[in-house]
Amino acid sequence: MSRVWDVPVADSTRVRDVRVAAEQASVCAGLPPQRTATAALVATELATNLLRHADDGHVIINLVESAHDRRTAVQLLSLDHGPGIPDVAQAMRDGYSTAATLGAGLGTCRRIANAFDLHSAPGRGTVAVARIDHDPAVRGSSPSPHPRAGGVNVPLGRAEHSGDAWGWVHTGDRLTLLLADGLGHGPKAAEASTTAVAELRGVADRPPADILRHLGRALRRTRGAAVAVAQVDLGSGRLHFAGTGNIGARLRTDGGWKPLLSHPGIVGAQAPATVPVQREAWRDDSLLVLHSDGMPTRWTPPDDAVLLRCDPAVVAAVLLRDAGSAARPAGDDTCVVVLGRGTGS
Ligand SMILES: [Mn+2]
Repeated sequence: MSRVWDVPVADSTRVRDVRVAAEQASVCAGLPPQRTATAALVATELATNLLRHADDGHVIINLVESAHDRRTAVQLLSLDHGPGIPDVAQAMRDGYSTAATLGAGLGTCRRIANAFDLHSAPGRGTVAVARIDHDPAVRGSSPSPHPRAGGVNVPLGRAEHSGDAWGWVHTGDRLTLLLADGLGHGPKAAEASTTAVAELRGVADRPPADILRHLGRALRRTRGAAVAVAQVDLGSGRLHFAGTGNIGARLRTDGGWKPLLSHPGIVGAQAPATVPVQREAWRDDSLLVLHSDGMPTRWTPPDDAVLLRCDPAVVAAVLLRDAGSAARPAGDDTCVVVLGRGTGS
C-alpha cells in the first residue's frame, strides 16, 4: 500500500504516463480487467483535463482501502493551481467532454468510478478525486451517515514508496483512525508505517493509549515510527486522541479549529511509558485533520463551507496543495488524512 505514483502533467505525452501508472496501480490492487480499464479511462480524463485547464497539474495515485469491502482500491487525485473550472455543473454533466472529441468527460468519470468528487475555486485551482474498487460502481445507494476518512500520500522527490501510511477501522459505534510516519523515508520507513496500519485491525476497538502500547511492541522489529491514533465514539460524541512523535493534528468543532497534541517519542524504539490522551467533543459537523511532518506546520485551516463538505480525500489534497510552494518544498514524505462527514458526489 506504500507504492505511490505522482505524475506531473506538463504536456500531452504525460497523459499516457498517467494512464500507464493507473494500470500499474490497478495490477498492484488486484483489480479485475474491466475495473483496470475504468481506472485507465478516468486517469486519461483527469490528465487531459489538467492539460486543458492548468499549467502545473499533477496526478497522484494511491492504493487505499475500499470503504465498502475493505479490499485495496485505486485512488486517482488530480490537483492543480490553475484558474479553476468556471462552470463545474456543466463540466460534470454526463456526455460533456472538455476536450470536445477526446476523453470521456468528468460526468462519465463520476458515473463509472465508485467515488468521485471535485472542488474548484476560481484562481486557486481544482482538485478531483476518483476511487475505483473491485466491483463496478452501484449508484443510488444512500451515502453513509457516518464520518469517513480519506487522504493523500506523497513520497519525497516522487519516490516510488512513501514512508507514511494511514488506515481506519469502523467497528460498531467506534471509528479509529491511524497515521504513521516511519522514521526517515524509503522502503524501511514504509515497512514501519505499514506494519502500524496492518496491526491496527486487530486492536482498533481498544483505547488509543492501548493501541500505541501494542504498536510499541509490534514495531520493535522495524526502525520505528511517529504514530497518532484518533478514536471517535459516535454514541457518546467523544474524540480521544493520542500521538507519539511528530504527527500534526487539528480538530474543527463548532466552527473553530484547535490543535491536538502529540508527545515526543518513537513508537517501536523510544516510546514513553504512558502517552497522554486528549479528549474532545465530536459533533456531526466535526472534521479532523492528521498530517505527517512533510506538511509545513503553519498551514491555514480551511473555512470554505463548500470544501468542508467535499470528500475527505479532496479536503486533504486541497490542504496539501495550498500548504506547499516552490519556496517551501516538502522535506519528507507527506501524508494528509481527513475524517469527516463529507459525502462528495
Ligand atoms: Mn517521514
